[in-house]
Amino acid sequence: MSKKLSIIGMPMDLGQMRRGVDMGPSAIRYAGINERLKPLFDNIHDLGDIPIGRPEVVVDKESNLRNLDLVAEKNELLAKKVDEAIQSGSFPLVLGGDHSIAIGTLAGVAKHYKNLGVIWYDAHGDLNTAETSPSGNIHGMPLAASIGLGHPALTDIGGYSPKVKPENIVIIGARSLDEGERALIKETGIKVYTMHEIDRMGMAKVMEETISYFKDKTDGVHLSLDLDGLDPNDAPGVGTPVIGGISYRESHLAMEMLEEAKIITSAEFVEVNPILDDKNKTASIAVGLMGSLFGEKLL
Ligand code: 6HN
Ligand code: MN
Ligand code: MN
Ligand code: MN
Repeated sequence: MSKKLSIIGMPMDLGQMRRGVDMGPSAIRYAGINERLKPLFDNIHDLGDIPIGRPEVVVDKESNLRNLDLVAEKNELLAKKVDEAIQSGSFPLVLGGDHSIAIGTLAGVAKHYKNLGVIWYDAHGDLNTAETSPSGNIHGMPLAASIGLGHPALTDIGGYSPKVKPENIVIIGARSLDEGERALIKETGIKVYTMHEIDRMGMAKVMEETISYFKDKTDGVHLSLDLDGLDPNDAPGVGTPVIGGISYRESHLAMEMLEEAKIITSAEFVEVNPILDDKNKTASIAVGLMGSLFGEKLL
């Protein structure tokens, strides 16, 4: 079977309040994604960007779900594109955009799998709902929405819910969890490797465990990689940086181990904000990590 990649840009910044993350897909393309991935695929199809057309001022009907209607509407478009890419036999790679886009990505992906696994590589849990969110920002809610919790406009994207079972989720890199998120993790049994476990066990062991956790019970695994999972010294171009994160090297190792295990069936790289970045460093790191994820070798 030929190896095909579909790149989908999602220049969404409506899930949070810092401008600039809408330029993430451009920054990642500028960092050379096509040239870098070309040797690793038989065919790369860049499908361009989902039109977002962000209005300057959005009037909110519900204060704790900022831009709800637009976030939902744009995620429907993304879900459809992702679904079509998979139907055409392509690996879907989505470029963010803030993390609210995972709602659309997962809506497009999950209908193709009975038991989708999800790796959530992030400083945050993104498990809030309007009731628990300290900010009202939907980029802090996509994982909750994907297990069926939250506003129906978010949980029902793609016309079905839930997308993922809590026991099929592994969060890696967590170091900033809100109170409601911690309670939900305990209640649902979502597996979490916080920075504590990464420090203690090392990334190699964390990935070995994650891979064997998924091996028998999932028929596909989606990688949702928030660049703020990395340490802000390595990846400064993100809207919600948290000190004490995963290193650049550990992240490469994680991608290389996922590639060796051949378990990843879709991916997204989110929260790249070139306005907050240092000479497009974060977008370049994203592209380098994609290289490792798709089989680039050092030797
Ligand atoms: N992200 N937990 C905070 C909130 O506002 O809900 C931060 C969320 C960050 C979301 O980085 O994708
Ligand atoms: Mn996130
Ligand atoms: Mn995050
Ligand atoms: Mn590498």
